[in-house]
Amino acid sequence: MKYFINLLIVFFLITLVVSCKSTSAINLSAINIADESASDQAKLLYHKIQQIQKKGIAFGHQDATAYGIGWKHEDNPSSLNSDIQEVVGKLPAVHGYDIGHIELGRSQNLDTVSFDLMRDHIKELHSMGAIITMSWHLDNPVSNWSSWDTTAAVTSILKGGQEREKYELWIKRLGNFLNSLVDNQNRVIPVVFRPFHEMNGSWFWWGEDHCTPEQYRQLWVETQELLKSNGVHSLLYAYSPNTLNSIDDFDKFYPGDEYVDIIGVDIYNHSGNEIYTEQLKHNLGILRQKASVNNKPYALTESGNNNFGEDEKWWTEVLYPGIENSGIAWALFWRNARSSHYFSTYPGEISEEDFKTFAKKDDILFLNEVQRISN
Ligand code: BMA
Repeated sequence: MKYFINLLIVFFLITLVVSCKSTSAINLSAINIADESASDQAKLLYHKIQQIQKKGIAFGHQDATAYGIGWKHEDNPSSLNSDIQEVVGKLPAVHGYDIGHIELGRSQNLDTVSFDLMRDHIKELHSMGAIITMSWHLDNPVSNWSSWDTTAAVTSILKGGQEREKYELWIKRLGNFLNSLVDNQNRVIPVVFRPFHEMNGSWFWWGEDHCTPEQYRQLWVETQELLKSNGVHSLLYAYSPNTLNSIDDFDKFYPGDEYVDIIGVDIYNHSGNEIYTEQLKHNLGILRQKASVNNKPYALTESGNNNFGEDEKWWTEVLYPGIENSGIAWALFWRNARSSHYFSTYPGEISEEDFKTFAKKDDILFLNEVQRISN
C-alpha cells in the first residue's frame, strides 16, 4: 500500500512539473508588441494567434452571437446563439465587434448592438477561448455625422487641432469600455483592435483622398499614445487596408513595424467570383511577403460574399482556393444583418450545404478547435 501511495505521489509530482513546464515555456518577455507596457494577456493572445497560424485558419464572424437572419439575442437571452452554430453546430473561433458610437457615450453601437450585451458576450466567448477583434466606425469629429461623412477631419484631431479635446474625450470613453472587459480573475480581456481600416479607399473620413499618408500615420500613432495614457494595455493593433493592387499600396499608409502587431486586408467579393479568388491569392501573397520580413501574424480581416445569387458552392470553390495554404491566422466574415445584407451563411441560405463541407476541412478551425490551442 505504502509503495502504491509513493507511486501516486511521484506520478502527481511528475504531472505537476510537466504542466508547469508547458505554461512557463512561453517566455512573455521575449514577446515584443507595439505597446511596450502590454499586459501579459495581450502577449498571450499574440502567442495564441501565432500558434493558430501553424494549425490552420480560424473562422470568424462579425456580431455572430448578437443577431443573425431573423433573430436577435434579446429574443432568447438565456443562450449564445449564432447562424453559424445553427448550420454546423459550432461557434466561430473569432468574434468581431464594431465599437462605433462608444465615442459618443451611447449605450448601443451604430448597428444597435448594446455595449452591455457586447461586454457580456465578449466575457463569455473569451472564457471559452475565442479571439475578439474590434473595428471602429467612429463618427466624423468635425461634422458629427458618420464615418462615411468625408468632411476633412484628420488634422483637426491631431495634437493642436481644433477638435483635439473632443477626440481625447472619445478615446477616454473607448478606453473605459475596453478596460471594463474583464475576465473572472479581473484581468482585462485582450482584443485585436483594428482602427481606421480600409484607409486606401476614400469612403471613410480617414481615407486616401481625405488625408495624407503622414497625417494618417500621425493619427495612428497619436491614437495609440492616447489609449496607452488612458491605461489601455490589452490591445494588439491590426493594420488592415482594403483590397490591394500592389505592395506599394500596402506600404503607403503603413504606420511602421513598431506600431503594428498584426497585418491584414479586407477583401469583398464585389467584382465576381474569379476576380475575388485571384484577389485573395494576390493580396494574401503580399501579406505573406511582408510577414516574412516583419515576422507578424496576418489575417483576412474582413470578407464575405455580398451577393450569393446562385453561388451554391461559394465556400469550397470560390473562397477556399483563395485562402488555402495562405498562412493567414483567421478569416472574418462580415455581419448577417438581414437577408439583403449578409456575408456568411445561415439556415436555409443557398450556400448552407457547401458551408458544411467547407467547415469539415482540417485547416478551417472553429471555437472547439481553437479552444484546444493553448496560450
Ligand atoms: C458596414 C455595413 C453597415 C454597418 C457597418 C458597421 O459594412 O454592414 O451596415 O453599419 O459596416 O458595422
